[in-house]
Amino acid sequence: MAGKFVGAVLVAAGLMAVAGQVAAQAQEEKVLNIYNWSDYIADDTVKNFEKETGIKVRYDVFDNNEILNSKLAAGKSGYDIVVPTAQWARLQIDGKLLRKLDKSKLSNLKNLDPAIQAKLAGIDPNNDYLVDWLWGYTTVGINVNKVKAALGGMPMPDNAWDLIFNPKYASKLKSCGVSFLDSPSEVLPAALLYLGKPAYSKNAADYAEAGKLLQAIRPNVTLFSSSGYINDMANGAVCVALGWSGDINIARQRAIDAKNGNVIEVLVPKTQAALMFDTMAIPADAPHPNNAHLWINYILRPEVHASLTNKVFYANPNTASLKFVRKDIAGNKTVFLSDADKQRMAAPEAVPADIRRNITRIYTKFKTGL
Ligand code: N2P
Repeated sequence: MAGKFVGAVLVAAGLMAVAGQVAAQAQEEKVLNIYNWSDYIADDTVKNFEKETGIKVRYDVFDNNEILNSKLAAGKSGYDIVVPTAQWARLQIDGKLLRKLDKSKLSNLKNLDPAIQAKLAGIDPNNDYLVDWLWGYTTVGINVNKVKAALGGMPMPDNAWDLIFNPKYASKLKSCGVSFLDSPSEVLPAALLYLGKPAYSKNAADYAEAGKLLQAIRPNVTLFSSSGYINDMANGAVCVALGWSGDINIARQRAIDAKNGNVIEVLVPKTQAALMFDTMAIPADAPHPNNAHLWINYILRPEVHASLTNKVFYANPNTASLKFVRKDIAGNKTVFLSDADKQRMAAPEAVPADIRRNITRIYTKFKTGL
């Protein structure tokens, strides 16, 4: 008797929970809160989504993973869509900060390149939480004429990283402006790769060596920036930057549009550089998860994904979009890397908390010059 009663209560509770979910979905207010990187979207992406769905988008920007991660870790960010780089998303999945995707709502997943999905599955098994937004790599950008002039008679190095990590070059380039990304988790992997170490080393001794390298070149760094450096490159205030591939191509395009004579170039290192996959994810406590799925599925449309690449010069993971990508961009090997370049570059890997603390400590010492 008692058993039957408990059973009935459980069934009733289950039904109520399902009904509650359906109601919540039906009642989800027509709002979507997005937190994405700056300079990372086309002009009409939000507008078209709003027009089509009647959902009002609030769109905020950040320019490094550390900022996004602390917002998520603090909880109740209010965001429905965030765009962490894959290795950071792994930590956020482990910390239960992200919500599993409901793939039944993402019919356009079929457009994605299986090779990129497989690469991401190394971080997010079965692609349960993350969908790639765009991808690129961390590298060196130059103002061709200013760099040549500052180097005097010295020939360009064969290894692009020498320009920023070898004092022989960097001390000369200081006069025309040397910019570094303002993010521990971007600077340390680049320094490690220059030293021939793994980008995501778990070995404290490797970091000590990278710290020494950074101390030695600190006097030559004139700017720390993860977003403003795009305009500084475009207008000639900075002649060499440790930056992201697409951003440097945006600077190139802005200089062309301004007809200011600055020739900006993205260098593809012949040694290793870090690949970077920025992924759409839904925070565990997102207030509008249903709208978030609508957004992800919208971005995955071939024309929409292509329009992002056409605006910001980052490669997208959407095979079906390629026919909508501008010919000159689709054929640009600094945007869509050749297979050989892609193979050589370092794939993302999450690093444990003690190493992350070490990275932050070394970076802070570097930046403050103490
Ligand atoms: C966009 C920078 C995104 C690349 N401006 C860094 N993950």
